Amino acid sequence: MPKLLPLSRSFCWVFVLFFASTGLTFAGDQPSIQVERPWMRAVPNAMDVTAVYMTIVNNGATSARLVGGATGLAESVEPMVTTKEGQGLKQVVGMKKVDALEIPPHDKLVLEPNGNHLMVMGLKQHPKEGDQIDFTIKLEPGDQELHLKIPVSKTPVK
Ligand SMILES: [Cu+2]
Repeated sequence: MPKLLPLSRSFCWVFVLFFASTGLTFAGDQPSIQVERPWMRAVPNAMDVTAVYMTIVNNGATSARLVGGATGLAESVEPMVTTKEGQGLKQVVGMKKVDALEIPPHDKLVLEPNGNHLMVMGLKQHPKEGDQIDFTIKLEPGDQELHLKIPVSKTPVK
């Protein structure tokens, strides 16, 4: 399989994303990825963490992995899963960093409150509900970056 060219040479990275979905077709046999309903949770100024949610659809025949993200608003972005331990009233809900979240072929990865998410840590700014922010997701294989504009909201984007 030929090595992919650097992003700037192999793709035209102009994405304008609001509430519609956007698509990215990888070269050759790479996965074909679509992002739907991305949003970042609006948080009070006292908090220095938040999370980004979206559905990532893989229309390709091979598996893809979400390995991270980036935004100028924060120091780091990491994929996390929500963990549950114990039963009933004793159940403790937490979260844990993972190296990657899988996006199976012809399937999707759902990032949602109380589930998988992209944790945004070390917030330097606190965008308000209704703002649009620049946000990059990082995918494997091929060290791909997808640049998105995503809305800030207190509640899930429909
Ligand atoms: Cu988290």
